[in-house]
Amino acid sequence: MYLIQVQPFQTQVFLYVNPAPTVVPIANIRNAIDGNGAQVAPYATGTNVLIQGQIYGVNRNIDATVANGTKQKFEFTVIDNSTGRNGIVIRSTGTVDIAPVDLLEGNNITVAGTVSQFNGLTQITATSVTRNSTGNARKTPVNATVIAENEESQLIRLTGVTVTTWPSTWTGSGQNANITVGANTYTLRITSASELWNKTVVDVFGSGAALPVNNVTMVGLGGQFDNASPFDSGYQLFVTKISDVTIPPPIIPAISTNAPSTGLDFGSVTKNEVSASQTYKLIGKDLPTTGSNLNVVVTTPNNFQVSKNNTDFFSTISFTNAEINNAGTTGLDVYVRFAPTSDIDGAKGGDITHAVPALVPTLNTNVAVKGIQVAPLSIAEELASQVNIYPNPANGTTIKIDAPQNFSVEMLDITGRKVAEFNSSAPKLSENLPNGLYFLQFSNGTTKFVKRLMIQK
Ligand SMILES: [Ca+2]
Repeated sequence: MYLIQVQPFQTQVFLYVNPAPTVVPIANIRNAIDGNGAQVAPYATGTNVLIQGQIYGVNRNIDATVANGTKQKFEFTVIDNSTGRNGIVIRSTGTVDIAPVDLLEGNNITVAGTVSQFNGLTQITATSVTRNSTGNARKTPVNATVIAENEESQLIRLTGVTVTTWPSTWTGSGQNANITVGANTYTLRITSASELWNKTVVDVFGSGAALPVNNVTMVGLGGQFDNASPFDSGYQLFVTKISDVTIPPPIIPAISTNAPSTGLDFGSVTKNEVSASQTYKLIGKDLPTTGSNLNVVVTTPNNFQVSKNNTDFFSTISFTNAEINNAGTTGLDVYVRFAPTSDIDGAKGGDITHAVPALVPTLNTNVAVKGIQVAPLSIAEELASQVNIYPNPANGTTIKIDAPQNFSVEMLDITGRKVAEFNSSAPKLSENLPNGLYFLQFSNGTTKFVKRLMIQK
């Protein structure tokens, strides 16, 4: 009877001093931070905890002087499935008997230890590490635009990163590069077990890469190294795989037009006559976001010859200095005039295309221009052949027109706008006319014809 009373008592004492340990969600520990960045209750520095999660990245604290497979120090990130700040750093208390092979990314482990922080980096100083499983898949990285407390010990993806510096020496357990994301500059921490260790800029970013390397996408683990309270700066990124550093292919801007698919149809145009101008718009696509519009500056020549099958079939296309919008229907007006100046062998119209190599980026959609050249009026052609303008190109305000009779003359620019009017016996050019091609439309009241005049001052 005496023994029966003692047995339950002994069992009760055993349970009291050795309570079954409970796994704590990592986010609970990481959220226990006060305004100065220090750990507070119920997970203040020194609290014993048990966590379970998956290893991300590499051991950041490998001591190169210690051979693999023997005792090592360790520092790595573990992330669990809790909501919020669900990653934390696990650190050894010193050199312990855990071989690096047991600390591989993808291992699920259980860690017992005490909560602490090191330069603002919340961590668990481990007293034991148990491996539960291996080969677990990595979570999808969280897209981030900054690295701050929420990103600490999280797997994040940063886009639009500029790498401004790169380590020149590779000694110790890690080296730093500088990266900028938006207006913020951070440290890219490359530790000795990272694939980036002892690699050149070209090794990591590709052939031809040079500092600064722009528009880089990086996947890595947020970290912190801030040696002063309130521990709100010094955020870092740890990248461990070269495949986690990518540069998206450049988007090549394009210019399209809203010209009708059937082309610009000028109808019937007599040889040596000039049609009314038609217009279409150039519309930008995938243009640089800076400024949103592509500024098109037209250099010489301001005219583009249009020909059919390389025959001498002259027309002009005019561009104006302007901005091409990134989207929408507003854009740069292009003026097209149709002015055949020679017979086309057997041609009675057809599709005429042009390209615009002077624009950058190149207009990638040819625009069909359709027109029909009709038989010339013999009287007009005969009169036109007797009229000579010189000098042509004109280099000032003075020209002379030799003609068998007096004509009234309307001077049109390439957009069809009348810029002057005079008699052929007393031509005079304004000083304000820019260089380029003009059309002089002659008329004696019954017959009209057109002669071309270049101004080249
Ligand atoms: Ca922190």
